[in-house]
Amino acid sequence: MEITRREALKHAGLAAGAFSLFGCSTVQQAMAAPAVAVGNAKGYELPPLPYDYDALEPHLDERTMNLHHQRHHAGYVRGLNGSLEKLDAAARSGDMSHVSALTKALAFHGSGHLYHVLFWQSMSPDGGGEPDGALAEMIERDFGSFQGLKTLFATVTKQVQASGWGVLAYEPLGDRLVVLGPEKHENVFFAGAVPLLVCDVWEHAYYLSYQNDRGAFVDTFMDELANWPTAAARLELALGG
Ligand code: MN3
Repeated sequence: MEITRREALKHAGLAAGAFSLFGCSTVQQAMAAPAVAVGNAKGYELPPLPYDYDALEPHLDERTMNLHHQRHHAGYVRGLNGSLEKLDAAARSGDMSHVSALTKALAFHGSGHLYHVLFWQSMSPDGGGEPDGALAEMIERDFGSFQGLKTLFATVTKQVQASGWGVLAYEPLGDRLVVLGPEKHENVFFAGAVPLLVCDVWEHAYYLSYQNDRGAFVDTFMDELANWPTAAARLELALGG
């Protein structure tokens, strides 16, 4: 069934025209209200989830989602604002003694914040199934079939060393899709690629429900939770649609 962009956005819980590549209108509005004074820049705030904490049960439990959002994601937002505040102070004072560590902290917390915003959007109570439209065509072109992508994404994600992410991204230089397995938040990525669908495989994302079985969580993410309409809408925006 052909799904229009408007329908895709509606399905994703987003109003048409209120969607940007790195967040929804809620995020933009939140970013417009500084959480902390950071020079002349705007502070970052924790956006609300696009659904209730228990909306993804039985696949992800309410307590996991609550802790993940309120504690872990919130921590990255604090770290991001703190890093920027200190870098801003360094630039203004000329004291460069800690800027190397601060730029690493900025990359870690900033990437962590971005990925979590995308992770919440990458899941849906009505998730799973297969994409259609331009995303489906590009998947078939670049991976042979949806099954080819699914197996590649699941394998890469399950094999991320220690803590990290599974990411399906659009790479504009080669005009193609790529699957990547970033470690932590900021390492092992293709600069400039635009994440379309991301899966958090830090243990805090799944341990209460799946214990040490990361593979079962990744399979459930692909089969039951993956929000393909949002991934398709992000691809359309990345392509300038
Ligand atoms: Mn996480």
